[in-house]
Amino acid sequence: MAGEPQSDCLFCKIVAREVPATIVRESETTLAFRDINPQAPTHVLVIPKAHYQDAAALAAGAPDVAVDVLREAGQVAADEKAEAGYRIVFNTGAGAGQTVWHAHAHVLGGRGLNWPPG
Ligand code: D5M
Repeated sequence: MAGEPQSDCLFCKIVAREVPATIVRESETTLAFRDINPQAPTHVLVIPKAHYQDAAALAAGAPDVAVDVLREAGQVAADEKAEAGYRIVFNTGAGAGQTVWHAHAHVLGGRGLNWPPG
């Protein structure tokens, strides 16, 4: 069920501390940790603690938590001093490169970021 922990979900396991991660921020509803395969000097994932498969499902099922994720993403950028500019990305669907089916915001910064993205 949407919002409930999934036993086969990697990010639910990180929330439960069953899988280690380098956690940089935590709130009542969110967790932020460093991406295991960083694409920029700052590359942090901000996730809802509750399980939703992607950003759209999160926004539909728990809009307040979707806002929490965005607020925490901004706080990560501030903590990381990415004041020159940063990007918040929600890959949604396999065609866009989503590989983990638990909503997550990538926060990327610390280098120039081209547009359009690949
Ligand atoms: O992004 C999924 C991201 O999750 C991808 O950038 C790698 C990252 N990842 C995968 N496993 C881990 C662990 N164990 N810790 C930290 N980061 C991880 P997507 O948008 O779904 O492609």
